[in-house]
Amino acid sequence: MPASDTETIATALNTLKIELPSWGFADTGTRFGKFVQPTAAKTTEEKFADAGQVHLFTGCCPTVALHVLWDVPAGVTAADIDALGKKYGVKAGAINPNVFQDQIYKHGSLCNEQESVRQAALQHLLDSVRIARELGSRDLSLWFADGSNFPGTANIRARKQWMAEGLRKTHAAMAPNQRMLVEYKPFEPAFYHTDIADWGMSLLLARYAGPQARVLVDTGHHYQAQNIEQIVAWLLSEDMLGGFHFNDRRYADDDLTMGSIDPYQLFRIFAEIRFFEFETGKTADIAYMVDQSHNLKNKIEEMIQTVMTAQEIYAKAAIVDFPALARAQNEQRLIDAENILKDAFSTDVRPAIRGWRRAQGLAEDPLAAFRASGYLERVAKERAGRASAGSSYA
Ligand code: RM4
Ligand code: MN
Ligand code: MN
Repeated sequence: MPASDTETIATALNTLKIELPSWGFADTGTRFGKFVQPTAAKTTEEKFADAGQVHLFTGCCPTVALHVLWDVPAGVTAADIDALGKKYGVKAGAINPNVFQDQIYKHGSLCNEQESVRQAALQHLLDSVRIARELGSRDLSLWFADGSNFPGTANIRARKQWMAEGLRKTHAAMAPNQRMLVEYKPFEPAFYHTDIADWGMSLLLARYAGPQARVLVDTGHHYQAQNIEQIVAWLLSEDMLGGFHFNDRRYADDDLTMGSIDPYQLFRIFAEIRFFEFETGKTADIAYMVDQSHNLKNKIEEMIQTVMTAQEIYAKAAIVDFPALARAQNEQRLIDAENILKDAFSTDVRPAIRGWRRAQGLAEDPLAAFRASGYLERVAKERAGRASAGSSYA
């Protein structure tokens, strides 16, 4: 590999920060049940401890996304969370309100036909804005399970209006340095219509909400065959891409490990971002967050595997020869343009990444180093025999 590529990779990795989901360290399940792991985190403190391990060995995961209901329930204060952050070396990241689990949200939250439920959802969102502000978290990350299951049962236009109003009121409560990220998902848990089903709906709602709102792209929230990198390119060109939830999937919102099924898709997404940065000279202000929860792999090991994959694919995207790509595109040399992407994708960037880790004082192989640390054996003893916590996927 030319020295310039090694340097490009080091510079790219210096800036790549990946946020970990607190819920990725807890036992989660499928619709059919939960297989618990003796080492899975059961408390917010344990989630911080485990996330701290991932950061310790990878050096690039300084923040943890929190789910308000699961991690900051009534009685837990910002000071409590801050103390955990200091103790384990990772800070609170994006704040995720939860307006999908309570019984009152059976027919939706901000889009519920009943005013009292819309009001309760709004109040939770406003509380979440306050919590985010107290924690010094920039991003309020919104995902709504709102939707309906049978044709004719919901007033789709009225619900759109209620969603827009709720987001506008939430946006109005944010401090100037905060952001609102609006996530979309085509189906599940609702199977007829979902109130925010795709990126166009998120984009419109973010624009209604106000200038600090952006779209959040969860890679698992698309129909099969959808061109996600095109969505990324469009949102970048509109300055409306706020963040990612990374995971991989084969069928639906499978929440499998990032890059496990289709690493080339992840590469194409990163390549669009790097191409945008190359052409505009701007740095895309994107929150990279992991949102996955495989319930069979060890959670901490899976997160380390994920981060290593993200770094590897990002490094490949960083060494795309963008000047040559731009020329090939303009001159309509299709094979050359395509091969420029493929060359970067097939380059073995792992030696350069190992070198970067050495320079950072990190172990060359974070997974092996974590395994050798004895952490899992220790927590297996400490955490054995305790009841499973409530956090779960719907
Ligand atoms: C949803 C979505 C949200 C996540 C919940 C738990 O499918 O991806 O981002 O917070 O699951
Ligand atoms: Mn998500
Ligand atoms: Mn999801």
